[in-house]
Amino acid sequence: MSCALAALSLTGGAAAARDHAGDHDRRMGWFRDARFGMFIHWGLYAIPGGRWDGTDVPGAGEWILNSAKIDPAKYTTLQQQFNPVEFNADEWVRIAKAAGQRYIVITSKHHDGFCLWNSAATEFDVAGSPFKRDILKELASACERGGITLCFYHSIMDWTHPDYLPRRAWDPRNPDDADLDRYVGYMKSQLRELISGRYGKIVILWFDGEWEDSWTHERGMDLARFVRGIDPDIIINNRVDKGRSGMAGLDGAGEWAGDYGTPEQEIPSTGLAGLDLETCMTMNGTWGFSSADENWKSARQLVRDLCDIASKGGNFLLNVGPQSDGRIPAASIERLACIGVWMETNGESIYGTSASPFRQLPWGRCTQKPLPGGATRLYFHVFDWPSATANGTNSLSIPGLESAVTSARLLGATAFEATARRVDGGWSIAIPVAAPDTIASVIAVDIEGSSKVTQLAQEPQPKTSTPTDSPVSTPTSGPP
Ligand code: FHN
Repeated sequence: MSCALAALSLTGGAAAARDHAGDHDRRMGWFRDARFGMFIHWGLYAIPGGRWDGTDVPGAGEWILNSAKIDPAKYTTLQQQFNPVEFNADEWVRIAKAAGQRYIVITSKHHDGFCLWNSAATEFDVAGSPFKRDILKELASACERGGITLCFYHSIMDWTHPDYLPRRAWDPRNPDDADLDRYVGYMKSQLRELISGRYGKIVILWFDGEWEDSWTHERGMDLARFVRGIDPDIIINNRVDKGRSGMAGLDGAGEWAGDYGTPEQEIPSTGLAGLDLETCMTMNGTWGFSSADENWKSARQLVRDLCDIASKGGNFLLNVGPQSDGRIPAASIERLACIGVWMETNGESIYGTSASPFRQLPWGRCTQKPLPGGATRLYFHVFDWPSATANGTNSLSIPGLESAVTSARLLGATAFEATARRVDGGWSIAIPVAAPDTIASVIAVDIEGSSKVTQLAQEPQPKTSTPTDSPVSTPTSGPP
């Protein structure tokens, strides 16, 4: 179990509770229903696309300024090349909806400081580029038309702003001229622009870049209070403060600002009662567009990650890195379309569900949701379909389930009557010889009352998101 999980298991999710100002459970109701969102990393870094001075910078993507040690004064000239003439917000929303994604989190400003909206606080924004159009405004309108919830990612760390500290080691500007309090005032003025209504209701503020020593717990708590003072119902992730334990994304013991934990490129080994979390992952190795990064995960792996994360009671925030012309890469669109086909049939086993009552299952995952009258529906995501017996019958063993099963059915195969019978140590479900879905077949099992399970002995392990069906890659565009 990772240290963050150990800390939580000692103190319990509630003891690591964050500054749950306002009605936490009420505002998180939407979050727990949505379960699947699109992360969009887009900005000037899409122009170099992971290459600088004619050389590929492995894993650079949105970190190119840092990875290639670029003078910020040179990097900011990219603004005059920013002209994504193929950008179509309605097309982005169509792609997300078709995938079954319920919300979009887009980088309003990443670590490079470039702003994707027309900001009164700086010239280093889209209005100062050849493109001129307010990208966030167009996306907000498209989300409104398409019924997708809009959220903003906002980086605390800012490599180009004259007042942010610390400066990059190669930055020639004199750090004595910088004033971090002045920078925080700038950041607050921009956050006010973003969440005061001009872009409609922003449901999540997804902070990032909180790990540098200049950003303190006091500043994090102050920023969370500032944001809640503008919108008491906005959801704030745990990266506004200093509680996050690295890529595990979960808070250590203590009182931290933020509504939920943010594992990155990994999936916790188990669900954590009382703790909301959202795992974010790339589809290849980088968040921002990188022309050389063809290390794409399969749709099969991404669907199974979605099931795995939901079985831990979490949301899946799956990333796309649009190109400099404004188009989402074809490889991303293909995968999202495949996920959407699976979600068409099986989405009810993800949306509005909560963590599995099983610590682990040998052949797949499980989610659950309450039914009227106190019953419960369990959804079993079967990755490894059992082999049929010699006489052509087949069954799925559900070890440890003590609750009484009242019915069982296969999602997407209504003709099949999946009968259940109690066996020693659990239940056995009669299933078809062949798996209805080669990625993950879902069996919905209704039980009396709440789920009662005798746990298997073995501890499951956290999963990292290195593609299992293609060469291993470890994303490097993360904190040092
Ligand atoms: O440094 C960023 C990185 O570029 C990317 O935005 C990820 C996404 O969660 N967050 C940081 C690394 O943890």
